[in-house]
Amino acid sequence: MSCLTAASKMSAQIILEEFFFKKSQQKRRTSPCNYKQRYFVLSTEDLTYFEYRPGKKPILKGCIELSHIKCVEIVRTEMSIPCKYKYPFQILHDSYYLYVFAPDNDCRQRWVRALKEGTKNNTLALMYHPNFWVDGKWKCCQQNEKMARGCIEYDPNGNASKKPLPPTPDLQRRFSDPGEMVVVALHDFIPQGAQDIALHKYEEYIVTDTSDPSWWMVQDKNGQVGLVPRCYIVEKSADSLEIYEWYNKDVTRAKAEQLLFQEDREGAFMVRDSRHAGVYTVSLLTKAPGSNGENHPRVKHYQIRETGAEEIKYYLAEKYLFSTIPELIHYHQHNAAGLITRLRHPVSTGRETAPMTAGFSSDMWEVDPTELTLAEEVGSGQFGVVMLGYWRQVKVAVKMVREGAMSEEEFKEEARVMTRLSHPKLVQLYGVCTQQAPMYLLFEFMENGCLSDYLRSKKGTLSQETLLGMCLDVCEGMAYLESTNFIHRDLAARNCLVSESQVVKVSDFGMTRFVLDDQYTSSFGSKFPVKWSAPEVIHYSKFSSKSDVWSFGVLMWEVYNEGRMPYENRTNGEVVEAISAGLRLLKPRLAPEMVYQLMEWCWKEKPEDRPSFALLYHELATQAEL
Ligand code: 4IP
Repeated sequence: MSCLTAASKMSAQIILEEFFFKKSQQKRRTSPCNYKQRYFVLSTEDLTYFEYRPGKKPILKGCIELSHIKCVEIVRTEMSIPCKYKYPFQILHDSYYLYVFAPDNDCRQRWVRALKEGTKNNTLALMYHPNFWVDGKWKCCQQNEKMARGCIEYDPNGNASKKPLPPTPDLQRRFSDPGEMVVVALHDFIPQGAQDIALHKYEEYIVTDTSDPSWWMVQDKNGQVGLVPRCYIVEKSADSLEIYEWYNKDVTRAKAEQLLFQEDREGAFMVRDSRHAGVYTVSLLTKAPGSNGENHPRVKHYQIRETGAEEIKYYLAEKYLFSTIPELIHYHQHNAAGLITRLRHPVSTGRETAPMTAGFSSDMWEVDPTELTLAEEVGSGQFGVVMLGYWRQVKVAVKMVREGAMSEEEFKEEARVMTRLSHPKLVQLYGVCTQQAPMYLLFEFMENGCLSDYLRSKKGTLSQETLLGMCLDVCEGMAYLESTNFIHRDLAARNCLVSESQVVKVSDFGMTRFVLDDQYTSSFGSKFPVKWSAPEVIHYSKFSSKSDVWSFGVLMWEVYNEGRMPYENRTNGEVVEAISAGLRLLKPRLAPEMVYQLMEWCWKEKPEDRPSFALLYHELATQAEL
């Protein structure tokens, strides 16, 4: 293992951190083939990976100096992936191939982009292999020498994408090119801006540019090229579940139960993501009387389990093993085989309603006010009144910016970047109307209002699972912001919103930078959120993702105290004094010991001693599994 000296490491800056699976590099002939979960840290100097043990110091397992890397590219394959994370990318360094598996495509793109950026001045490979090396052969070109020259040109600036192809009617030939990424549309999309093209549900498209994470350039079967929303398409691969009607990506246990009860049919079922990344759960409704006399409809949840890591097989209640999840579901659609009833009626959500896009169109963040209808007032915020409105048919929250409340010019410059931030656990900024005064900001509409009010209104009724689920939602949204190096600066329960289906999303990220009120922006001001602020923010206005982590600890405290005000009987000055003296908020009655330990971890004096959001998410998800 070649690693940098401690001295040069001091100057290295961390760029990304994330849990992935990795395949052993099999450096020796006798090395075993295995897939292990590792915590990867990319810095400006190297890529390191650690074995992570909850509550203990991580063990360094490997370190690759960036200067040794010759190629970084996503792996394009139709093969089934034998570990929990299904989005592979490869790193060719020295004379080894490291295969890394990401939990989703956006995360994979982020890492490939960052690694390409960090290695762009290296002596790079000219050619690479787009597919895996398996069983003594390259899957792409059939060569049987591991170090054989690649079969496709390596494009170090290509952001894991390819240039548009000339239109040709020979679709079959083009789609069988192992270097192409083919996606399937999950929704129809009507072009809104000049650069967009239409999507037709279940049709295939070739991806030609992924440099904008929210709007991908694709080519349709007629050779037309244009931008489409990233969240409307899924990669076509053996492991992709998203094309199946029984699969629901972002559905919680509570929401699954609600949907299945609504369906009210024996054997209504869905497959959904478990809280634990890479794990799936089957939720199934039965009306059959239960063993202890219940004769009302019940929902049972079965985790899809996996056999050992070498060659993964999937199974449900009994040990009927299958190579893929679709095969397993197909079998149980015909055989109960240990389940309470067979899987009869797939229930899906979100297929009819298309997901939120990052902005209304790829090139429309400035919205035409004549297309906007305002309805009633729903609240007021830092910048002024908030109204419910409709842009064409889409329900939106319209923030009307009071004159003098915001530095509008700076905001307009940033708005474009902010509409591009897109994640299911972030409140989406769709666009702005800047042509008239007051200026309007158009956000995703969230039916259940802000988290702190929601917690107070539901006091005494929220289960442990729901409280932890809220923290997980926020943590997931924050891990995404952290991965894009975006700092929230004012994370608190009042700045998170609750959707119709009780999903909590992070809102108002980065907005304090545009507030024109000293009382709010100066740490001595009466409106400054001292109770949520890390010591380095209070003393030196030093904001970072790690100062967001401090605020997240306070937010967890708010959740487990059902919306209570932190340090309720202390003034801001007293809070600063108490924090400087090493005092911290006490354990909420409802918080399990492990959750409180995570809060305390967020409140470490030194920012570098606090966990990243990626780590916190992992810890919270582990809690949710217990
Ligand atoms: C090991 O298998 C681990 O997979 C190592 O990965 C891997 O090293 C070794 O490959 C492989 O033999 P066992 O744990 O079963 O011994 P990690 O260090 O992440 O645990 P790499 O180089 O892939 O990190 P060889 O080829 O280095 O032995």
